[in-house]
Amino acid sequence: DRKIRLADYRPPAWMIEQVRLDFDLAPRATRVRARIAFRRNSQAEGARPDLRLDGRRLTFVGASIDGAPLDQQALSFDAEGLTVPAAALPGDSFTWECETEIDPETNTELEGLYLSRNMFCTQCEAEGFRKITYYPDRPDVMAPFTVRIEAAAADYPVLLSNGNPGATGGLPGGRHFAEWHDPHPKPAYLFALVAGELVAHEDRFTTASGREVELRVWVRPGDEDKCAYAMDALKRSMRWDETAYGREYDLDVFQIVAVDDFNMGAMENKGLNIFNSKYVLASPETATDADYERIESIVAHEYFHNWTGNRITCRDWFQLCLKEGLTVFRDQCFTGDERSEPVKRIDDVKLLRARQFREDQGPLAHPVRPEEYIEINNFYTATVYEKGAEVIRMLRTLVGEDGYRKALDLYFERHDGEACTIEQFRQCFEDATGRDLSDFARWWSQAGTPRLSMSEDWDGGTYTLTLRQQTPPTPGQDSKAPLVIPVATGLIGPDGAELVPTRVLELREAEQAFRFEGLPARPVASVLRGFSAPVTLERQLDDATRAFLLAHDIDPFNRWQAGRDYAVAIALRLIAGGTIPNAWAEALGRLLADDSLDPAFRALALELPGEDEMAGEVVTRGGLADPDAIHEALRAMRAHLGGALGEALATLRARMAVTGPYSPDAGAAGRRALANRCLALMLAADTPEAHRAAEAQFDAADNMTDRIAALAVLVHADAPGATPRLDAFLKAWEHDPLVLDKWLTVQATAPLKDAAARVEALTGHSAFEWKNPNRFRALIGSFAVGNAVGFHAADGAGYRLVADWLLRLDPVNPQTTARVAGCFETWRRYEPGRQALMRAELERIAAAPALSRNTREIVERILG
Ligand code: BAL
Ligand code: ZN
Repeated sequence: DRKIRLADYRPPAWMIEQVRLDFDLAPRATRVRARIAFRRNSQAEGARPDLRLDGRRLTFVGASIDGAPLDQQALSFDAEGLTVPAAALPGDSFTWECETEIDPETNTELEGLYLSRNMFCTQCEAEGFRKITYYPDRPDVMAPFTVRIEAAAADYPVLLSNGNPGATGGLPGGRHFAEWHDPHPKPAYLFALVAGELVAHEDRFTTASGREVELRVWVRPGDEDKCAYAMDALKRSMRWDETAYGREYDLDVFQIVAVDDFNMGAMENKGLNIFNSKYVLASPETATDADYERIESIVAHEYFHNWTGNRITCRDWFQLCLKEGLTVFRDQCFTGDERSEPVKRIDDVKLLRARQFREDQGPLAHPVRPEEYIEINNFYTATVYEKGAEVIRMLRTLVGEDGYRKALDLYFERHDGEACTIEQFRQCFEDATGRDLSDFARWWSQAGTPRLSMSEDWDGGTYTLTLRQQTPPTPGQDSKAPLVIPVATGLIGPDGAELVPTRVLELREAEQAFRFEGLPARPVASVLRGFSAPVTLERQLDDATRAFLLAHDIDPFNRWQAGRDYAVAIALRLIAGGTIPNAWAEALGRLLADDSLDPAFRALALELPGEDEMAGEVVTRGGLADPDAIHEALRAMRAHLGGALGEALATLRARMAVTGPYSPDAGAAGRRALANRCLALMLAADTPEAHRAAEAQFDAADNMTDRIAALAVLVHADAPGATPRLDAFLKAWEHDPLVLDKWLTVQATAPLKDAAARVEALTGHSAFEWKNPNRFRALIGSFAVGNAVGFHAADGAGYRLVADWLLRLDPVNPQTTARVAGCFETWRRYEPGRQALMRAELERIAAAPALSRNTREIVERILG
């Protein structure tokens, strides 16, 4: 398979002035007629170039140039497209017309045009458009599109595409048509088409300058009552982008369509976002608080792409972080503003460490802007997205809020309508703020998580903090240069009061000392406040100082971090044969009882590190992880807390009870999160009262958050109350696939010795429609990354089960297979027995004869 390299980028030879597409929809044989006005790129010099068009799995029907039919012999076809030789081109501008036939019904890859439960839909990012018609399928070719869709009216009453609506009407033979026009030039990856039996939840929005926009959330009949929250989130997002960035919407309609079979979370197609139904549909009975929050943030994310991604797009796919990192950062800030900023920051850092640090410290590590790839779909990664967002956050920290806004204003003004690079984005920051960011730019090109270590010196009045940075080697990058690291630091006095408020220290060298003079007493430093840079901070602290920071740090992130470090230290001690100090539960007990603290924050502070995270901690300290020892340590810690805090947990849980009708707002969600965290710890102590409490909560719950939380603790404890409730749950929700995903996941993540056998049995259940990506991820994916006990079973049954299913899914849906295969990326972290078992499964997958390019690239990189 061929490697694509950033260094090989060449501007397109031909640009496009106009595109007109005609679709004649039929499940097995859809006809697509494309009429494309090409113009030679004025930047390209020399003799007139050939016309190269991408195309995959298309049946060619015929083509003409300027109305003159082309002899098929004049074209050269290959597996990736066709070439019209320069000699067959009449001049420097011409109109290409081409008719192709495609088969949406057998398109199980879910890229291009496909059918999802009899609904036509598309997914074109990154390179799906080439499965619809021959086209220069690259993001730096942008054009206005006009689309006409024709289909059987009874089966496909709703016909949608990008932009503003045009003519509609009936046709002979029970057919009808609709036209759409998108005046904003866009790359083909933002094209979308939907046709099917859909109903709209409608609303309106008036933009700051008075443009009236019709808003529609399209779903299947029967789901109308589950769209209100997505619509509300959309309107709040539209307002937020006007306020925070001065960006207005730019079409007469904005539409969201919920689709059941979808590889990604959602897609920002211009004016017609297509969403995985999981991230649209919500009702109190079917969705959890976490689902509501994700719906809100994904609706916002896709909407924000209208400016950061669509109006200004990427020159090539190496620049993916230009739109994704920036848009993730924007959606993180939105959620922080709408909910709680500190809680959002802690959640984001947890996710960053769980996914991105894991990736960055393993065989799949790559820079935020990669320099080569085999399959671009494999680069929609935590590094491009989440670390990409951290890079933008650091930029804002370094240039300040005002500088950031000025730089973004300049970016929108200078590059609207263009396909850009990271260098052009960076230039806007340099021009707007006058800062030289050439060293900072290493964050985009250098892979790996920097390690930050510190030493402290106190001479009776001056405190000196010496910071050192070092980034370990990553595949293809042996030596690393120092990065510009903003380290937000405050100093706390011995009485717990803030001595020196937060100051951003700019670490630019491998080692640098920072002095704080004139202090009355030796301070305790609070370093990396707000997690001001995506680094691992290596700091030796005693339990007393951790407890001090947990009690006094005014920075909520570092307060949470102190508790986390405390728990990690105890887990490591237990793994090494030590014991749990009583002071730990006492410190957490004091925090729990502090009603001045947001319940959502307290819920986070009560959560123990995960097993994967602990494996990373063991490896960072030079060891190899033993999943059994890690599991046992964490189990013992939960049981200890449940025992030591038993009364307090029960009382707090009762005090956090939410009364009145369900609302997904952050306040109520935080109370439920804390109450359910208390319940889980109570269960860990395994008392009859705790079991009764969980059973009663399940039986009485009027919302999915409380119901699934109670079910999870019972199922994960293999409690006698679990089976009847699993059965009742199944019976109540048989008809709702998204709820059945929860039923599958709650069982797939139960940390039980025979977990693999249980999951194997569930693969035979009718709820497990394995070709649907949501179902596959709910059972196999969550077992692989959410069940350390089952996945890492010492006999290899967990690894085998996952590998079997990856091999089965690969010919059907390579993209989802490759994504789930990432579960093996940590294989070198484990003790030799597990390493050998995981390696054997990876080699078995790699040996499969017809393995997809997607999965082959991932598995071979993991094997190294
Ligand atoms: N562009 C792919 C989906 C997303 O990141 O919004
Ligand atoms: Zn995105």
